[in-house]
Amino acid sequence: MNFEELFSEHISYLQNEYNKILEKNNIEHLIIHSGQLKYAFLDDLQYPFKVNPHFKYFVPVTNNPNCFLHIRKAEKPVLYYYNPTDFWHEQAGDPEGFWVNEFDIKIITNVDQAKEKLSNLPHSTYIGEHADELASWNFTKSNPEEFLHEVHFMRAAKTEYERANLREANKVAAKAHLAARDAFYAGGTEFEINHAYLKSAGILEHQEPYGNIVALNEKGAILHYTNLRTQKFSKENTHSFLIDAGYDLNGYAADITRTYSFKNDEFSELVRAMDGVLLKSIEDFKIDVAYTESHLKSHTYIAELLKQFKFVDLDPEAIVEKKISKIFFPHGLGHFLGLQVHDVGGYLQNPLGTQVTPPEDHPFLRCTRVIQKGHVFTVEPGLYFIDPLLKDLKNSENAKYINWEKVDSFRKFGGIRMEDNIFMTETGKENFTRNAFKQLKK
Ligand SMILES: [Mn+2]
Repeated sequence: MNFEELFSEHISYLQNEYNKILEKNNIEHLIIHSGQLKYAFLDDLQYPFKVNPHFKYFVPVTNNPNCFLHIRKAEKPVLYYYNPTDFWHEQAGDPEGFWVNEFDIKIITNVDQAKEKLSNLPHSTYIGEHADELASWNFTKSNPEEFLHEVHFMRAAKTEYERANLREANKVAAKAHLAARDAFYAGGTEFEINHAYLKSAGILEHQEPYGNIVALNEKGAILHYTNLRTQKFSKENTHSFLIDAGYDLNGYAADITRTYSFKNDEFSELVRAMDGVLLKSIEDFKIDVAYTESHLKSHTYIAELLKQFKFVDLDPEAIVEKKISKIFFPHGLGHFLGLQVHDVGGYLQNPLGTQVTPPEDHPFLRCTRVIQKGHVFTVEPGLYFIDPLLKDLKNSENAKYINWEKVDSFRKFGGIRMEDNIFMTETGKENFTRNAFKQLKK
């Protein structure tokens, strides 16, 4: 099937599901806003536009503010598409591409033209960020929770069209990852490595689904490090490279992390071992099993490495039980992935909005959901040498179990994270990321 056919199927599915949701919530007119441009305080400079994810669930246009999608039960959705006369700025242009046939498109050159059609409608619901600015449109409701829960719950299971986007986004990102890796081994700075990534992916920085993390040496220990140093390291002082970078295709995000050792040393063995932890963790995911279970299991794998590489002198069970593994692996195993990098619905247990928060000891876990077929999520175990956390450890009664000399000698490497994007099929899994890298090696 080509993209046009996949998209047509996607929209049919959404219309069917939304019909039920509209019915249930007594919504006659659903109005989804793409968004508005935001400006810096007392300035005419705009922030990069980030489209409403509810809008791009239907319309794969991510760069056009002031659009409105009007959805009614069993009717072809109407898209008010913004295309003003403006000689100052480049506009999104005429609507074109694989998606246009699914909508009744009406071009507007100013927002008032949409207001004329969409204000004062009975049983109307507005979904978007600007309910206050649009108060005079008199929507019955804005962003009602019961509607959001329904959609956020269903969004976890991806249609074939969505999977195709995520699969293709992984291919572009994997290729760019290899370009970044080559730039690292060629002695590039963080700034230069990032450029190699962007050049390969063919994107500008604001088109990334999230700020690239490009970390050399000890900066790998900063989980969300986005500073890009221009500092050049000698070969002697180049140790490691952690890159967490994705790609956005039609509003769907790839989210991939890899770590490399500059030399053939014990750190490179640890990187390989962490790749093994990632693969084992992926294996743990099963239909009808909560994400939380795989997260908890991954702590045992990390603990095994902490013992095997002689960082901690305890059995793996004791390392987990004494909460030492959390010092080295302080974040969650992963999260849902889709229209948002940390996609919604990770804690929802049903469309009514029942939430399960993560276990008390694991507050940063972003997904507690029972995994079902169609779900797409990341798996990203990590092992880091984080100064402030190690300081706490040193001041705790667990300090005596730690081989500090060994730990200290690894601080210069920062840390390791390996991250793949996984789709649960009926019978198993598709690893978008591994498959993408494998294809490139052929
Ligand atoms: Mn991630």
